[in-house]
Amino acid sequence: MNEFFPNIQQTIPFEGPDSKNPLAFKYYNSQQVIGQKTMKEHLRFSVAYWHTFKASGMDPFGAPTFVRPWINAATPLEQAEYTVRAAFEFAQKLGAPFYCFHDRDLAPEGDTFAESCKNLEAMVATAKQLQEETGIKLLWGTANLFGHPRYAHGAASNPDAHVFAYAAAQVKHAIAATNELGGVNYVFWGGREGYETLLNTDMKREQEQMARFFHMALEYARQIGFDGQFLIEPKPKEPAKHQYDFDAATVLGFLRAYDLYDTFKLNIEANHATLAGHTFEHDLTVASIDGKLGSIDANVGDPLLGWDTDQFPTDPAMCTLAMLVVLKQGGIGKGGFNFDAKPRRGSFDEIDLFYAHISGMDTFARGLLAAHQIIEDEVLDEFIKERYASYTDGIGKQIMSGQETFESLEQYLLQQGDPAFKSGRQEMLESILHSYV
Ligand code: XLS
Ligand code: CA
Ligand code: CA
Repeated sequence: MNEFFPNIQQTIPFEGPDSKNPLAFKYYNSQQVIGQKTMKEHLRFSVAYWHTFKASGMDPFGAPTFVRPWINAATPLEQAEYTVRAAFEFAQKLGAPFYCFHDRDLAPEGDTFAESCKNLEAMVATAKQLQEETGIKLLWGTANLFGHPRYAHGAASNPDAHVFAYAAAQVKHAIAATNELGGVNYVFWGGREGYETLLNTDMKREQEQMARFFHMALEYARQIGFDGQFLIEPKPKEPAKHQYDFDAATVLGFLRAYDLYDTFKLNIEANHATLAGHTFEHDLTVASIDGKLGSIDANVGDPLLGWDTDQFPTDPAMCTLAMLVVLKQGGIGKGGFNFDAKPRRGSFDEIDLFYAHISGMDTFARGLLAAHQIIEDEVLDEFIKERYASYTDGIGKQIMSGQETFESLEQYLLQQGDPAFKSGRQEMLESILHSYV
Protein backbone atom coordinates (compact mmCIF):
# COMPACT_ATOMS: atom_id res chain seq x y z
CA MET A 1 0.00 0.00 0.00
CA ASN A 2 1.57 3.21 -1.11
CA GLU A 3 -1.25 5.36 -2.40
CA PHE A 4 -1.77 8.25 -0.01
CA PHE A 5 1.50 8.54 1.89
CA PRO A 6 4.05 7.93 -0.90
CA ASN A 7 6.83 9.73 0.94
CA ILE A 8 6.61 7.56 4.04
CA GLN A 9 8.51 4.29 4.04
CA GLN A 10 6.62 1.00 4.44
CA THR A 11 7.34 0.68 8.17
CA ILE A 12 8.33 3.36 10.66
CA PRO A 13 11.55 1.94 12.14
CA PHE A 14 12.74 1.82 15.74
CA GLU A 15 16.07 3.68 15.97
CA GLY A 16 16.49 4.11 19.74
CA PRO A 17 16.75 7.14 22.06
CA ASP A 18 19.77 8.64 20.29
CA SER A 19 18.00 8.97 16.96
CA LYS A 20 17.12 12.47 15.78
CA ASN A 21 14.86 11.17 13.01
CA PRO A 22 11.27 12.35 13.64
CA LEU A 23 10.04 9.52 11.42
CA ALA A 24 11.53 6.84 13.69
CA PHE A 25 10.59 5.51 17.13
CA LYS A 26 12.99 6.33 19.95
CA TYR A 27 11.30 4.25 22.67
CA TYR A 28 8.49 2.25 21.08
CA ASN A 29 10.18 -0.99 20.10
CA SER A 30 7.17 -3.18 19.31
CA GLN A 31 8.94 -6.52 19.90
CA GLN A 32 10.83 -5.55 23.06
CA VAL A 33 9.69 -7.70 25.97
CA ILE A 34 8.75 -5.86 29.15
CA GLY A 35 7.84 -8.26 31.93
CA GLN A 36 5.80 -11.01 30.29
CA LYS A 37 4.69 -9.19 27.13
CA THR A 38 6.03 -7.27 24.16
CA MET A 39 5.47 -3.53 23.99
CA LYS A 40 3.02 -4.15 21.17
CA GLU A 41 0.97 -6.47 23.40
CA HIS A 42 1.10 -4.10 26.36
CA LEU A 43 0.11 -0.98 24.50
CA ARG A 44 -2.31 -2.21 21.80
CA PHE A 45 -2.21 1.18 20.05
CA SER A 46 -5.12 2.27 17.96
CA VAL A 47 -5.67 5.06 15.42
CA ALA A 48 -8.89 7.10 15.76
CA TYR A 49 -10.61 7.30 12.40
CA TRP A 50 -12.50 10.52 13.12
CA HIS A 51 -9.52 12.70 13.99
CA THR A 52 -6.83 11.21 11.81
CA PHE A 53 -8.77 10.74 8.60
CA LYS A 54 -11.92 12.85 8.92
CA ALA A 55 -10.88 15.96 10.83
CA SER A 56 -10.66 19.02 8.62
CA GLY A 57 -8.95 21.53 10.88
CA MET A 58 -12.08 23.68 10.78
CA ASP A 59 -12.82 25.70 13.90
CA PRO A 60 -15.51 28.29 14.77
CA PHE A 61 -13.26 31.01 13.36
CA GLY A 62 -11.94 29.49 10.18
CA ALA A 63 -12.18 27.12 7.26
CA PRO A 64 -10.68 23.63 6.95
CA THR A 65 -6.90 23.52 6.80
CA PHE A 66 -6.42 19.75 6.44
CA VAL A 67 -6.99 19.26 2.73
CA ARG A 68 -6.35 15.54 2.47
CA PRO A 69 -5.80 13.76 -0.86
CA TRP A 70 -8.43 11.17 0.06
CA ILE A 71 -11.25 13.71 0.14
CA ASN A 72 -11.05 14.45 -3.59
CA ALA A 73 -13.83 12.20 -4.85
CA ALA A 74 -16.91 12.41 -7.04
CA THR A 75 -19.37 11.01 -4.46
CA PRO A 76 -19.49 10.64 -0.65
CA LEU A 77 -19.22 6.87 -1.00
CA GLU A 78 -16.19 7.14 -3.27
CA GLN A 79 -14.64 9.49 -0.69
CA ALA A 80 -15.32 6.88 2.00
CA GLU A 81 -13.56 4.24 -0.13
CA TYR A 82 -10.48 6.46 -0.52
CA THR A 83 -10.53 7.30 3.17
CA VAL A 84 -10.61 3.68 4.32
CA ARG A 85 -7.68 2.87 2.03
CA ALA A 86 -5.75 5.84 3.46
CA ALA A 87 -6.59 4.65 6.99
CA PHE A 88 -5.19 1.17 6.50
CA GLU A 89 -2.10 2.43 4.68
CA PHE A 90 -1.47 4.83 7.55
CA ALA A 91 -1.96 2.28 10.34
CA GLN A 92 0.16 -0.27 8.53
CA LYS A 93 3.07 2.10 7.97
CA LEU A 94 2.85 3.33 11.55
CA GLY A 95 2.68 -0.20 12.92
CA ALA A 96 -0.53 0.41 14.89
CA PRO A 97 -2.31 -2.91 15.38
CA PHE A 98 -5.82 -1.42 15.84
CA TYR A 99 -8.21 1.29 14.71
CA CYS A 100 -11.51 2.67 16.06
CA PHE A 101 -14.41 4.32 14.25
CA HIS A 102 -17.89 5.81 14.51
CA ASP A 103 -20.39 4.43 12.00
CA ARG A 104 -20.59 7.83 10.29
CA ASP A 105 -16.79 8.14 10.03
CA LEU A 106 -16.55 4.93 8.05
CA ALA A 107 -19.61 5.51 5.86
CA PRO A 108 -21.52 8.68 4.98
CA GLU A 109 -25.02 9.38 6.28
CA GLY A 110 -27.51 8.84 3.43
CA ASP A 111 -30.73 10.70 2.58
CA THR A 112 -32.72 8.07 4.43
CA PHE A 113 -31.98 5.70 7.31
CA ALA A 114 -32.08 2.75 4.90
CA GLU A 115 -29.51 4.44 2.66
CA SER A 116 -27.21 5.12 5.65
CA CYS A 117 -27.41 1.42 6.54
CA LYS A 118 -26.60 0.44 2.97
CA ASN A 119 -23.58 2.76 2.94
CA LEU A 120 -22.35 1.29 6.20
CA GLU A 121 -22.73 -2.27 4.95
CA ALA A 122 -20.72 -1.45 1.82
CA MET A 123 -17.93 0.16 3.81
CA VAL A 124 -17.83 -2.66 6.35
CA ALA A 125 -17.23 -5.06 3.46
CA THR A 126 -14.27 -2.96 2.26
CA ALA A 127 -12.87 -2.54 5.76
CA LYS A 128 -13.16 -6.28 6.37
CA GLN A 129 -11.14 -6.99 3.26
CA LEU A 130 -8.48 -4.46 4.27
CA GLN A 131 -8.33 -5.94 7.78
CA GLU A 132 -7.65 -9.35 6.24
CA GLU A 133 -4.97 -7.96 3.91
CA THR A 134 -3.12 -5.98 6.59
CA GLY A 135 -3.84 -7.86 9.84
CA ILE A 136 -5.00 -4.59 11.43
CA LYS A 137 -7.92 -5.15 13.82
CA LEU A 138 -10.84 -3.18 15.14
CA LEU A 139 -10.36 -2.17 18.78
CA TRP A 140 -13.86 -0.73 19.01
CA GLY A 141 -16.74 0.60 17.03
CA THR A 142 -19.28 3.18 18.10
CA ALA A 143 -22.19 5.18 16.72
CA ASN A 144 -22.22 8.90 16.15
CA LEU A 145 -25.32 9.93 18.12
CA PHE A 146 -24.37 13.58 18.44
CA GLY A 147 -23.57 15.14 15.05
CA HIS A 148 -26.92 15.13 13.29
CA PRO A 149 -29.48 17.83 14.28
CA ARG A 150 -31.99 15.10 15.22
CA TYR A 151 -29.83 14.47 18.29
CA ALA A 152 -29.76 18.11 19.44
CA HIS A 153 -31.69 17.11 22.60
CA GLY A 154 -29.96 13.80 23.10
CA ALA A 155 -30.21 10.29 21.69
CA ALA A 156 -31.37 7.79 24.34
CA SER A 157 -32.08 10.69 26.73
CA ASN A 158 -34.12 12.58 24.13
CA PRO A 159 -37.55 13.75 25.33
CA ASP A 160 -39.00 12.41 22.05
CA ALA A 161 -39.32 8.61 21.92
CA HIS A 162 -39.17 8.77 18.13
CA VAL A 163 -35.57 9.98 18.37
CA PHE A 164 -34.86 7.20 20.91
CA ALA A 165 -36.11 4.75 18.30
CA TYR A 166 -33.84 6.25 15.63
CA ALA A 167 -30.83 6.00 17.94
CA ALA A 168 -31.72 2.39 18.80
CA ALA A 169 -31.95 1.45 15.14
CA GLN A 170 -28.66 3.20 14.41
CA VAL A 171 -26.84 1.50 17.28
CA LYS A 172 -28.26 -1.86 16.18
CA HIS A 173 -26.41 -1.44 12.90
CA ALA A 174 -23.26 -0.06 14.54
CA ILE A 175 -23.06 -3.10 16.84
CA ALA A 176 -23.69 -5.42 13.89
CA ALA A 177 -20.90 -3.64 11.92
CA THR A 178 -18.52 -3.95 14.89
CA ASN A 179 -19.40 -7.63 15.20
CA GLU A 180 -18.90 -8.26 11.48
CA LEU A 181 -15.43 -6.68 11.73
CA GLY A 182 -14.48 -8.71 14.81
CA GLY A 183 -14.37 -5.59 17.02
CA VAL A 184 -13.03 -6.40 20.48
CA ASN A 185 -15.10 -3.71 22.25
CA TYR A 186 -18.05 -1.42 21.61
CA VAL A 187 -18.03 2.13 23.06
CA PHE A 188 -20.87 4.37 24.18
CA TRP A 189 -19.90 7.99 24.53
CA GLY A 190 -22.99 10.05 25.37
CA GLY A 191 -22.16 13.19 23.42
CA ARG A 192 -25.60 14.77 23.77
CA GLU A 193 -26.76 12.67 26.72
CA GLY A 194 -27.06 15.52 29.15
CA TYR A 195 -28.89 18.80 29.37
CA GLU A 196 -28.59 22.56 29.14
CA THR A 197 -31.33 23.65 31.56
CA LEU A 198 -33.48 21.94 34.17
CA LEU A 199 -36.34 24.26 33.13
CA ASN A 200 -37.14 21.79 30.35
CA THR A 201 -35.55 18.58 31.66
CA ASP A 202 -36.71 15.57 33.69
CA MET A 203 -33.30 14.32 34.79
CA LYS A 204 -34.49 11.10 36.42
CA ARG A 205 -36.55 10.08 33.43
CA GLU A 206 -33.68 10.79 31.02
CA GLN A 207 -31.32 8.57 32.99
CA GLU A 208 -33.93 5.80 33.08
CA GLN A 209 -34.22 6.07 29.31
CA MET A 210 -30.45 5.73 28.94
CA ALA A 211 -30.45 2.64 31.16
CA ARG A 212 -33.24 1.07 29.08
CA PHE A 213 -31.21 1.83 25.96
CA PHE A 214 -28.13 0.07 27.34
CA HIS A 215 -30.18 -2.98 28.34
CA MET A 216 -31.65 -3.14 24.85
CA ALA A 217 -28.15 -2.85 23.33
CA LEU A 218 -26.96 -5.73 25.51
CA GLU A 219 -29.95 -7.82 24.50
CA TYR A 220 -29.24 -7.21 20.84
CA ALA A 221 -25.51 -7.97 21.22
CA ARG A 222 -26.35 -11.29 22.90
CA GLN A 223 -28.85 -12.11 20.21
CA ILE A 224 -26.29 -11.72 17.39
CA GLY A 225 -23.49 -13.37 19.36
CA PHE A 226 -21.33 -10.24 19.74
CA ASP A 227 -18.91 -11.01 22.54
CA GLY A 228 -16.99 -7.71 22.56
CA GLN A 229 -16.81 -5.72 25.79
CA PHE A 230 -19.32 -2.85 26.17
CA LEU A 231 -17.63 0.32 27.40
CA ILE A 232 -18.99 3.67 28.56
CA GLU A 233 -16.72 6.65 28.06
CA PRO A 234 -17.23 9.32 30.73
CA LYS A 235 -17.01 13.03 29.91
CA PRO A 236 -18.28 15.87 32.09
CA LYS A 237 -19.20 18.51 29.50
CA GLU A 238 -18.89 19.60 25.89
CA PRO A 239 -21.02 19.49 23.90
CA ALA A 240 -23.70 19.29 26.63
CA LYS A 241 -23.30 21.61 29.59
CA HIS A 242 -24.05 18.79 32.02
CA GLN A 243 -23.37 15.31 30.73
CA TYR A 244 -24.82 12.36 32.63
CA ASP A 245 -21.61 10.30 32.31
CA PHE A 246 -19.62 12.98 34.16
CA ASP A 247 -16.64 10.89 35.30
CA ALA A 248 -15.68 7.33 36.22
CA ALA A 249 -17.27 7.50 39.68
CA THR A 250 -20.56 8.84 38.30
CA VAL A 251 -20.73 6.15 35.61
CA LEU A 252 -19.98 3.37 38.11
CA GLY A 253 -22.83 4.69 40.30
CA PHE A 254 -25.15 4.73 37.29
CA LEU A 255 -24.20 1.18 36.30
CA ARG A 256 -24.87 -0.04 39.84
CA ALA A 257 -28.20 1.78 40.08
CA TYR A 258 -29.54 0.33 36.84
CA ASP A 259 -28.34 -3.27 37.01
CA LEU A 260 -25.66 -2.79 34.34
CA TYR A 261 -22.64 -3.13 36.59
CA ASP A 262 -21.71 -6.69 35.64
CA THR A 263 -21.80 -6.14 31.90
CA PHE A 264 -20.10 -2.80 31.30
CA LYS A 265 -16.61 -1.46 31.73
CA LEU A 266 -15.17 2.03 31.17
CA ASN A 267 -13.15 3.68 28.45
CA ILE A 268 -11.19 6.43 30.20
CA GLU A 269 -9.96 9.41 28.19
CA ALA A 270 -7.24 11.63 29.65
CA ASN A 271 -8.71 14.90 28.42
CA HIS A 272 -12.15 14.00 29.79
CA ALA A 273 -10.72 13.21 33.22
CA THR A 274 -9.03 16.62 33.34
CA LEU A 275 -12.19 18.39 32.14
CA ALA A 276 -13.93 16.79 35.13
CA GLY A 277 -11.34 18.38 37.41
CA HIS A 278 -9.38 15.16 37.95
CA THR A 279 -6.01 13.93 36.86
CA PHE A 280 -5.87 11.19 34.22
CA GLU A 281 -4.48 8.74 36.78
CA HIS A 282 -7.29 9.57 39.19
CA ASP A 283 -10.02 8.43 36.83
CA LEU A 284 -7.97 5.44 35.70
CA THR A 285 -7.62 4.43 39.35
CA VAL A 286 -11.31 4.91 40.13
CA ALA A 287 -12.16 2.57 37.25
CA SER A 288 -9.36 0.14 37.96
CA ILE A 289 -10.01 -0.44 41.68
CA ASP A 290 -13.50 -1.63 40.68
CA GLY A 291 -12.04 -3.91 38.00
CA LYS A 292 -13.73 -1.70 35.40
CA LEU A 293 -10.86 -0.13 33.47
CA GLY A 294 -11.56 -1.57 30.03
CA SER A 295 -9.73 0.71 27.60
CA ILE A 296 -8.03 4.08 27.29
CA ASP A 297 -8.32 7.08 24.99
CA ALA A 298 -4.73 8.26 24.95
CA ASN A 299 -4.65 12.03 24.59
CA VAL A 300 -4.20 15.15 26.67
CA GLY A 301 -5.82 18.55 27.10
CA ASP A 302 -4.13 21.92 27.32
CA PRO A 303 -3.81 23.12 30.93
CA LEU A 304 -4.48 26.69 29.78
CA LEU A 305 -7.68 25.85 27.89
CA GLY A 306 -10.89 24.60 29.45
CA TRP A 307 -12.15 22.48 26.59
CA ASP A 308 -11.55 19.19 24.85
CA THR A 309 -8.46 19.97 22.78
CA ASP A 310 -7.67 16.27 22.12
CA GLN A 311 -3.91 16.67 21.76
CA PHE A 312 -1.32 13.96 21.41
CA PRO A 313 0.31 13.04 24.72
CA THR A 314 3.86 14.35 25.13
CA ASP A 315 4.37 14.10 28.89
CA PRO A 316 6.23 10.91 29.89
CA ALA A 317 5.54 11.52 33.60
CA MET A 318 1.77 11.56 33.00
CA CYS A 319 2.07 8.38 30.94
CA THR A 320 4.17 6.73 33.67
CA LEU A 321 1.43 7.42 36.22
CA ALA A 322 -1.14 6.00 33.79
CA MET A 323 0.95 2.91 33.06
CA LEU A 324 1.42 2.27 36.79
CA VAL A 325 -2.36 1.87 37.06
CA VAL A 326 -2.53 -0.35 33.99
CA LEU A 327 0.38 -2.60 34.97
CA LYS A 328 -0.91 -2.99 38.50
CA GLN A 329 -4.23 -4.29 37.22
CA GLY A 330 -2.35 -6.81 35.06
CA GLY A 331 -2.64 -4.96 31.74
CA ILE A 332 -5.36 -3.37 29.66
CA GLY A 333 -6.85 -6.77 28.69
CA LYS A 334 -9.10 -6.58 25.62
CA GLY A 335 -8.76 -2.80 25.59
CA GLY A 336 -6.04 -0.66 24.09
CA PHE A 337 -4.59 2.81 23.82
CA ASN A 338 -6.59 4.71 21.24
CA PHE A 339 -5.16 8.03 20.06
CA ASP A 340 -8.32 10.11 20.30
CA ALA A 341 -6.16 13.08 19.34
CA LYS A 342 -5.58 15.44 16.48
CA PRO A 343 -2.71 17.61 15.31
CA ARG A 344 -3.18 21.35 15.83
CA ARG A 345 -4.99 23.27 13.10
CA GLY A 346 -1.73 24.66 11.79
CA SER A 347 -0.15 21.20 11.41
CA PHE A 348 -1.92 20.46 8.18
CA ASP A 349 0.42 18.18 6.26
CA GLU A 350 -0.14 14.42 6.09
CA ILE A 351 3.34 13.94 7.51
CA ASP A 352 2.20 15.76 10.68
CA LEU A 353 -0.12 12.79 11.33
CA PHE A 354 2.94 10.54 11.45
CA TYR A 355 4.97 12.89 13.63
CA ALA A 356 2.05 13.17 16.05
CA HIS A 357 1.39 9.42 16.37
CA ILE A 358 5.07 8.52 16.61
CA SER A 359 5.54 11.03 19.38
CA GLY A 360 2.44 9.76 21.22
CA MET A 361 3.55 6.14 20.93
CA ASP A 362 7.03 6.99 22.14
CA THR A 363 5.62 8.90 25.10
CA PHE A 364 3.51 5.93 26.21
CA ALA A 365 6.44 3.56 25.61
CA ARG A 366 8.52 5.72 27.97
CA GLY A 367 5.71 5.56 30.48
CA LEU A 368 5.58 1.78 30.17
CA LEU A 369 9.34 1.41 30.63
CA ALA A 370 9.43 3.70 33.64
CA ALA A 371 6.34 2.22 35.30
CA HIS A 372 7.63 -1.32 34.85
CA GLN A 373 10.92 -0.42 36.50
CA ILE A 374 9.23 1.42 39.37
CA ILE A 375 7.14 -1.68 40.06
CA GLU A 376 10.16 -4.00 39.75
CA ASP A 377 12.13 -1.88 42.22
CA GLU A 378 9.09 -1.70 44.54
CA VAL A 379 10.02 1.89 45.42
CA LEU A 380 6.53 3.33 45.61
CA ASP A 381 4.81 0.12 46.69
CA GLU A 382 7.12 -0.25 49.65
CA PHE A 383 6.45 3.32 50.77
CA ILE A 384 2.68 2.93 50.48
CA LYS A 385 2.75 -0.44 52.23
CA GLU A 386 4.68 1.06 55.11
CA ARG A 387 2.34 4.06 55.26
CA TYR A 388 -0.65 1.81 55.98
CA ALA A 389 1.25 -0.72 58.10
CA SER A 390 -0.75 0.20 61.23
CA TYR A 391 -3.76 -1.54 59.68
CA THR A 392 -2.01 -4.83 59.03
CA ASP A 393 -1.94 -5.82 62.66
CA GLY A 394 -2.65 -4.47 66.12
CA ILE A 395 -5.36 -1.88 66.55
CA GLY A 396 -5.74 -1.21 62.79
CA LYS A 397 -6.34 -4.87 62.03
CA GLN A 398 -8.89 -5.04 64.83
CA ILE A 399 -10.69 -1.95 63.47
CA MET A 400 -10.94 -3.39 59.99
CA SER A 401 -12.09 -6.80 61.17
CA GLY A 402 -14.95 -5.23 63.10
CA GLN A 403 -13.63 -5.92 66.60
CA GLU A 404 -13.51 -2.30 67.73
CA THR A 405 -16.21 0.27 68.51
CA PHE A 406 -16.20 4.03 69.06
CA GLU A 407 -16.21 3.33 72.81
CA SER A 408 -13.26 0.91 72.66
CA LEU A 409 -11.31 3.32 70.47
CA GLU A 410 -11.91 6.10 72.96
CA GLN A 411 -10.36 3.85 75.64
CA TYR A 412 -7.44 3.10 73.27
CA LEU A 413 -6.85 6.81 72.71
CA LEU A 414 -6.98 7.60 76.41
CA GLN A 415 -4.35 4.94 77.06
CA GLN A 416 -2.07 5.67 74.07
CA GLY A 417 -2.24 9.47 73.94
CA ASP A 418 -2.15 11.53 70.70
CA PRO A 419 -0.87 9.99 67.42
CA ALA A 420 2.52 11.09 66.06
CA PHE A 421 2.67 13.29 62.93
CA LYS A 422 4.09 11.45 59.92
CA SER A 423 5.21 13.15 56.71
CA GLY A 424 3.61 12.04 53.42
CA ARG A 425 6.97 12.69 51.69
CA GLN A 426 5.29 13.92 48.52
CA GLU A 427 8.30 15.83 47.18
CA MET A 428 10.65 12.92 47.84
CA LEU A 429 8.29 10.59 45.96
CA GLU A 430 7.93 13.04 43.07
CA SER A 431 11.68 13.15 42.78
CA ILE A 432 11.84 9.33 42.78
CA LEU A 433 9.17 9.18 40.08
CA HIS A 434 11.06 11.65 37.89
CA SER A 435 14.32 9.75 38.32
CA TYR A 436 12.66 6.85 36.44
CA VAL A 437 11.00 8.85 33.65
C1 XLS B 1 -15.46 13.02 22.29
C2 XLS B 1 -15.22 11.60 22.52
C3 XLS B 1 -15.50 10.69 21.33
C4 XLS B 1 -15.58 9.26 21.76
C5 XLS B 1 -16.20 8.36 20.74
O1 XLS B 1 -15.07 13.87 23.06
O2 XLS B 1 -13.90 11.47 22.96
O3 XLS B 1 -14.58 10.89 20.33
O4 XLS B 1 -14.31 8.73 22.07
O5 XLS B 1 -17.49 8.75 20.44
CA1 CA C 1 -12.71 9.66 23.36
CA1 CA D 1 -12.02 14.15 23.79
